[in-house]
Amino acid sequence: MDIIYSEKHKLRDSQTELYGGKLVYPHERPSRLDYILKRVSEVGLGEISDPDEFGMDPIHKIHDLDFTHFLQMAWGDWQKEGFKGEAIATNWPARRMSTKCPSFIEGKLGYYSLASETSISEGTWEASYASAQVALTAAERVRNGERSCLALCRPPGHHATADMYGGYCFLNNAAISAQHLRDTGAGKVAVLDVDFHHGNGTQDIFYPRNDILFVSLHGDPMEAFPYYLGHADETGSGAGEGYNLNFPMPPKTTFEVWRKSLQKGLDKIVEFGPDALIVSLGVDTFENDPISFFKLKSHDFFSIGSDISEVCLPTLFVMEGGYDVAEIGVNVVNTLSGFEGVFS
Ligand code: SS9
Ligand code: ZN
Repeated sequence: MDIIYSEKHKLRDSQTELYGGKLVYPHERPSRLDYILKRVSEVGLGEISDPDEFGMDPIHKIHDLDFTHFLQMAWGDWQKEGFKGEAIATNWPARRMSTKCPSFIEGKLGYYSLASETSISEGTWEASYASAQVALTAAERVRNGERSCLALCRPPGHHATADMYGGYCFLNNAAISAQHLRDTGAGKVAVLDVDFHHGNGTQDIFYPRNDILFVSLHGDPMEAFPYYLGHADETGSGAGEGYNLNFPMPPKTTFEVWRKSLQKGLDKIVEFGPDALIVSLGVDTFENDPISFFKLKSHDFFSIGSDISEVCLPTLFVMEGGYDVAEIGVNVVNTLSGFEGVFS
């Protein structure tokens, strides 16, 4: 399987995540991709290429202009104020408050975010932009007839909405590539999100639409991030009614149970009949993931890949989460090996 990767992900190396009331070194860190690349070369998964340049246009098919402008300016604006740490949102337009965007950077941070764990630091925009180009390049490969391609995106994207960042995500790489496929000939696209966390950004972006089906398997938002979206009764709005499908699952869910949801999700995708499948590939469902609560084992990821391959669609894998850094490479490569029918 071809792999698209940019060194520019290293420009995203925030030093602080607000976690358990402390500022810790972020779970979403550059070494995640080092471990994936290491495993990719150990098993000879495929050839690695740099992304092509698609510019801002495909990004703006998904994200608002004022939001991407904010992302580009935020670190500089924050530094100009003389703040010593990284840019962290500390206040939000909560219930019954005004949704007018403030002019001061601290107000903007809350306006354009959905969570505070994600700090903005030097290079965050450059890495996020490159991550989107990686996804677009991989989408092009699939469009041009490759059976599958892996977009080694970092930072991840599935929590980012049209106008909010958070959950380690800034630009929604899966959504950008889904829209790109639509704009270049695909009539229908399905997005299957197997990350432990609900893909609230992707759901929100495509919620009113019937040309892009969104299916997500995740920790029940009653007990897991992003908390305020991802329930089973969220099925789409207007013409999009019936084109959003959530499978929230409780703590300690095993692969046996998780796989039944996957099968139902895949059945729905087959029924939908898309021209391409995008998999938001998070491996934080792993039993030892430090911030998640499912119980999947490393060998289970082979079966995830082979189950997905059975729907026989051109498939774009877009990297999302996975925070047991030492095992992330094995879990990602097992998924892709299973997809290719290689089990070892
Ligand atoms: C855990 C809070 C987690 C963000 C998680 C984002 C995962 C992205 N107590 N906050 S895949
Ligand atoms: Zn996740």
